[in-house]
Amino acid sequence: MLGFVAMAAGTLWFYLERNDLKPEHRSVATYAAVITFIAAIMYYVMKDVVKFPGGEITAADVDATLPLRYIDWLLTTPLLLVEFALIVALAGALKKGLLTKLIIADIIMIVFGYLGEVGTPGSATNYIFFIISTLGWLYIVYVVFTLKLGSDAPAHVQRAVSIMKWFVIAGWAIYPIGTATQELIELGGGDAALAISIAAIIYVIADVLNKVGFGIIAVRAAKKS
Ligand code: RET
Repeated sequence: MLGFVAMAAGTLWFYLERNDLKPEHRSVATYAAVITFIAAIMYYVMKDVVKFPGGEITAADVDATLPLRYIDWLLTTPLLLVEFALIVALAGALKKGLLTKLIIADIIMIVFGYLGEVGTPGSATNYIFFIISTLGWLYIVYVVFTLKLGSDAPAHVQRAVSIMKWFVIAGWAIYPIGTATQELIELGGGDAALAISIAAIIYVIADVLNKVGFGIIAVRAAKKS
């Protein structure tokens, strides 16, 4: 429910801000709004899957939100990369092919992450899937980290790009940390309901930061431009 309200509010805000941007910058707010709109829908469905508001939330119910979360990520993470590329382009530093490489690595990261999650916990194939997923993610981190901006880019755009780089480097790292925390608690024989709930809470916080927070930085840079 918290995820739904935050994403719905974000969508409304990005939609309203769109009018304040120059026509050539409006797609920044459009992407931001579409991303939070997708997440709002998925969270709205998730709250029904865990039967909120209601009594006790079970591990099986939280587990059933997994495909919804991955549908969200499969659609929104490439769109977040496009939003990032739009601001990099404002700084005049978008090289040809950069976005395509990032999106391919991103889809590998999400698809193999999902395969790792739905397989047998602790099995060899699962580790291979998680390793492939992690390689995709490390590639994104490497490309974003080493991205250079020309010094003639406006100061507010340079600042926005460097903040957005850190969202992708540190903000996105929260997800594998969440998944690893859950796997480790489960492999250690800990309570499955607790493990999965901790991961779910970590994901909500990360999602609001990486979709709404990231969008605010992008839209503000577009507004100043
Ligand atoms: C998984 C599986 C384990 C290995 C790695 C993962 C990375 C997930 C990431 C997700 C990012 C999601 C975002 C959502 C929208 O706001 C799939 C958990 C590396 C980086 C940014």
